[in-house]
Amino acid sequence: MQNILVTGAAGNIASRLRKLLKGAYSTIRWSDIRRPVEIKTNEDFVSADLVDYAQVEKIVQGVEGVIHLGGHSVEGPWPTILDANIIGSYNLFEAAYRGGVKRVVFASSNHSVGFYPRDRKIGVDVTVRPDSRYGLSKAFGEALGAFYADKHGLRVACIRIGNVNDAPLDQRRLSIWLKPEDLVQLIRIGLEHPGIRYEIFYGCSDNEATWWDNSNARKFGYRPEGKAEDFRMQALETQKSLPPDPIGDRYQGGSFCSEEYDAK
Ligand code: 15L
Repeated sequence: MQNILVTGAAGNIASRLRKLLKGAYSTIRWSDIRRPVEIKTNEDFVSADLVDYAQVEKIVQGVEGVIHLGGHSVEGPWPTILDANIIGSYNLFEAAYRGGVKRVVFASSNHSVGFYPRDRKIGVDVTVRPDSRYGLSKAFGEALGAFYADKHGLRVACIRIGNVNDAPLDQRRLSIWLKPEDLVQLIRIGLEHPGIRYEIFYGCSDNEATWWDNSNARKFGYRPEGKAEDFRMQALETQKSLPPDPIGDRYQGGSFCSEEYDAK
């Protein structure tokens, strides 16, 4: 893997990757709908709207591996999710396959399985339980990955990302925190490990309060260094200032579950 494309270049995760992936690959092309201000003129940036297949075809040209972070990264109205995440991800996988890309690392999310209760530990083989239209689109992206891997031999790793941050922000994030450097480990496994065909990993660090069995990632050599427990006191302190959320506090997806919730 030498030539990599990262979509969603303007997002929080990509801006961290710009530092953390330095030197890892010979060329990294960054793409987003418009150029982020912090991208330097000597960096390879190509703008593209993921909903436009012709534009997506251009950004995958000459690329061996894709880190697909692009799209809408939280809950949104259906037209937004449909364009950015459903059509956008379809275009990305289709153009990658047709353009001879070898591997795609898909940024899935914990919200594809957000409606599992917090007292249940889940592995990567559970049925998806999306907690939002956003989570639904991530489940779709995982399914796209499986389809292109099984039918066309693309190598795909889906990372069900918890929350990427310098430290866990609150009680829920004590379970799902992902230290940025650990995300890099997972991405590099997805792009480089010879044994990858289609895999799902949980994007979390070595958190004592985890809800996820991440043995599949460990099987591929993942050795997370972050420990949410080290930040326990500060996360619980912040939690005190948050209003109680009877539905959100019951499920892994938190407020994504309680938003618009009206099940009887
Ligand atoms: C996500 O998938 C979002 O992209 C991120 O902004 C956070 O909301 C995160 O989930 C989370 O669950 O904390």
